[in-house]
Amino acid sequence: MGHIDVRNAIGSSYHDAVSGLRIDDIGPLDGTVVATLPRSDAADVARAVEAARAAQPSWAALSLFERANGLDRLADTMEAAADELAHLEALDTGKPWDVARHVDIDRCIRNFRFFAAFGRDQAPELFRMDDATNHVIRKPIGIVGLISPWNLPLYLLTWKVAPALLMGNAVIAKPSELTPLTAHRFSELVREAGLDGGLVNVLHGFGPEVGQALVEHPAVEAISFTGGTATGRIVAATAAPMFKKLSLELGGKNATVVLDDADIDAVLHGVVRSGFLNSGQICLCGSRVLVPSTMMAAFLPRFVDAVQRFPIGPVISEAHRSKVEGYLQLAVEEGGTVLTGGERGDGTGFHLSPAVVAGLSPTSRCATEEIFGPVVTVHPYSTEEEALDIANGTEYGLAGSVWTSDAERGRRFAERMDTGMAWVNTWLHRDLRVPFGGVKQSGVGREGGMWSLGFFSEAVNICVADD
Ligand code: TXE
Repeated sequence: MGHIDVRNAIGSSYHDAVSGLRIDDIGPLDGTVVATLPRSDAADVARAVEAARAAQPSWAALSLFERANGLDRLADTMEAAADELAHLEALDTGKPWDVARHVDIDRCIRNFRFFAAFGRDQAPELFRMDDATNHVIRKPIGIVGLISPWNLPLYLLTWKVAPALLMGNAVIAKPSELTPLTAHRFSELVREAGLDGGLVNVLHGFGPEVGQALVEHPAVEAISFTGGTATGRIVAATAAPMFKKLSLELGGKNATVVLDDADIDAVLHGVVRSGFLNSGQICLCGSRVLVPSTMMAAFLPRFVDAVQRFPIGPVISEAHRSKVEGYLQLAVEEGGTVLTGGERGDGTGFHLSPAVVAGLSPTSRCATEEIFGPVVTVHPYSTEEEALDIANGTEYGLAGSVWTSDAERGRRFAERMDTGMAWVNTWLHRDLRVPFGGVKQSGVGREGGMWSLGFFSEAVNICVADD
């Protein structure tokens, strides 16, 4: 099959990079070139800013209701193209088609439907005083930069685009250079839905080049970034001195805590799925499983067996597979035992079978650094206090899950975890109204529901004295 030639979506047209340079997009399933994409830089950012500047004012002049209708039209267009989007996402990421279709693409459509409805439900924000009324309004920021990673490419990009558009902004998106395909097709769907192309500009290329230039451009007044902590640090260092609004969704090293009253058979699938969905390449994945010492003998063999039977695809790239394999070697050096997995298999592509590591200290590098692949470390604990210390014992604080027969006990434990979010007896169960984000080195800020509307707007108060 011929490969796809991705081009930058700028205003109503598509362009190669000003540099004329291109990058190969390698498919994880078999290591072949599935597409080529522009290697953009600051010159392309300048073009996108002009297109965004031209489109934003008339979009901002529409009412919230009219913009919400635009989001619904886009959702309709995406729904009609859902299978095609799933095919492209599976091709670019290697994930099974049904995961791409029902985890990724369903959520992309839901992102637009949710924010359209949520926008319509917004009541006027009035604060009465005895002699005056405060009118809080939410003005658009103008042009916002959206930078997204390769693990849930369109799912995470649309999570940002929907509220940014609802609040009257124009966006310049920079998807990961490893997964350009669905962002490219999405840019076409935006135009097919009748929205002005200048509202959703999509630039492709390397992060340190076009991504950095996007963060640096003075007309881009807010940046919503999702990616690794190390990159988030660079983005923050660039944006902070320019006083740009910044939302950082970064890495995680999330704990999955099995309490001593859990029914192993009842929780097993949830614990395995949270560790290995998307080949463990979701920042919310539970990569550390904490089990009472008294239950370990009963738990571990059933856990390993269930992991061996959990279907996963390849990891995103040869380089990432080598990184994950490096951590498995380090695990052994740190005194751990690889109970299963870490096998490449005999096929082509960047496959790596799901791995379980036991016997590691909870403070070892493998148990505290983000691996972001199909690797879970298992740790025994004696008391709830010890479990909490282990769970909170990394520099990350994104998410976690607690598995128990007593939901109220689970909720109390979850409250004490130093994370931005936690699940009890479930995982990745998402109400889009709630805040999403991390603490410590997992990020700054929250998105979701009102938090997204707040981030993608400037709240302004008008105090009017009574006549
Ligand atoms: O991240 P990278 P990746 C995290 C996950 C993992 C990482 C994987 O934990 O650590 O993301 O994604 C662009 N200036 N999350 O490897 O390298 C780059 O081109 C501007 C957490 O892609 O950080 C890509 O588009 N941009 C998350 C994007 O940044 C730059 C959920 C991310 O790249 C840049 C998903 C620069 N200097 C993954 N350098 C969560 N918390 O929700 C790179 N980029």
